[in-house]
Amino acid sequence: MQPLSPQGLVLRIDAKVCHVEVEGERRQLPLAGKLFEQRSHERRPLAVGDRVVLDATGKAIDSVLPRSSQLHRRAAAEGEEQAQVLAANITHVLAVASVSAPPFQPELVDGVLAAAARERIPCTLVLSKVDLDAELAAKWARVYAQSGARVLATCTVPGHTTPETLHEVEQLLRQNRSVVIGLSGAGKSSLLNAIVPGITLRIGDLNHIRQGRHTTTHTELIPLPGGGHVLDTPGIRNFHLFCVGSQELQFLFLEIAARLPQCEYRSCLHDGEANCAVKAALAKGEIGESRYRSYRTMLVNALASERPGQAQQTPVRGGGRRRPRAR
Ligand SMILES: Nc1nc2c(ncn2[C@@H]2O[C@H](COP(=O)(O)OP(=O)(O)OP(=O)(O)O)[C@@H](O)[C@H]2O)c(=O)[nH]1
Ligand SMILES: [Mg+2]
Ligand SMILES: [Zn+2]
Repeated sequence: MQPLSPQGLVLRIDAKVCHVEVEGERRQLPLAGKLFEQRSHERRPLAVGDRVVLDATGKAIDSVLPRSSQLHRRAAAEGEEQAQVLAANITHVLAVASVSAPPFQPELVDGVLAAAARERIPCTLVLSKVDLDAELAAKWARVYAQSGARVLATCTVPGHTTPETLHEVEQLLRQNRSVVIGLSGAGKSSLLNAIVPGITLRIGDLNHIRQGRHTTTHTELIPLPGGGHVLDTPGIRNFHLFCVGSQELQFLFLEIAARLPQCEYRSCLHDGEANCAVKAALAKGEIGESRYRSYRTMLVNALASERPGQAQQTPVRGGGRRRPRAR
C-alpha cells in the first residue's frame, strides 16, 4: 500500500518559496507552476492558512485542500478582475483602525466588515490609539455599535493601556484563527505585541509609514501559546470587494439588511426609491452617514460592473417600474 502523502499548513509565502509546517517542522517549499493553473481567478494560488498536500518526495506542494473560509478582496490588477486571498481557513477577522495617525478610513473598514460578512466570518473592529482622540473614538464606537458590529477601543501605550479591551481581544485570539487587518501604521503589530506573551513583532515609526513603507512586509501565521493562531498582515491601503453583485451588497451591511423587509419595493436598492426604510433610518440618525456612503459607493461600482461598457454612474432613482412588495 502506498504511504499517505503528508499534509502541511502554509505559514508564510515569499516570492518563490512557501513556508509550510509539516508534522511539527517548518519547511521551505517551491511554489510549483501547476498550482497557478488550479485557481485562475486568484492572483496567487496559495494563501497563508491554506492546508496543502505534498507530493511523494515531500519536497513540493501537490495540491491545496478546499478552504473552510477565506478573506479576499479585489486585486489591483489590469484586465480581468482577480481576487487576492489575504487569509485562508480563518474563524475570525480583527479589523484594526486607529482613530487618528493615520486617520480613520470608514470605507476601508466597511470593506473589511462586508467581506467578512460575505464569508460569514465573525469580525471585531478594534479602534486603536484611543489615547490620541477620545472624542473621535467615542464617535466611531457609536457608529459601529449601531451597525451591529462588535467594537473594542484599545490603547497599547505603556501607562495608558486599556486592560479590559486588551483582555477581550486576547480571549478572541485564543479561541480563533484570526487575521489582523488594517491600514499601515494602525497598530496591528503593536496590538499583538501587547497581548501575546513572548512575541516581538517589528513596530514601525510613523515617518517611515508616511513615506508609504510598511513595517510588516509579509503575512505570517503565528501560533499562540494559550491556543489559537493569529495572522499578522502588512498594511493595506484600500479594500474593494471582489465581484460583488448590487443585490448581494445590501446583505453585507447588517443594519441595512435588518431593514430590508420594511422597504416598500422588494427590489429596493435604498438609493432614492419611495418609502425606503433604510433612507428613513438614515434620516433619523439610526444608520451612520459614513456607513451609508460606503454602501452607496460600493453599489455604484457593483452596478457599473454589472453593465460592462458603461462608465460608473448613478444608480436608477425612484420606485419607477419596480413592483411594490405584497403586503
Ligand atoms: N499613540 C499610540 N500609538 C500607537 C498605539 N499603538 C501603536 N502605536 C504606534 O503606531 C505606530 C505603528 O504601529 P505598528 O504596530 O507598527 O503598525 P502596523 O499596523 O503593524 O503597521 P504595518 O506593519 O506597516 O502594517 C508605532 O509608532 C506605534 O508605536 C497606541 O495605542 N497609541
Ligand atoms: Mg505591522
Ligand atoms: Zn430601501
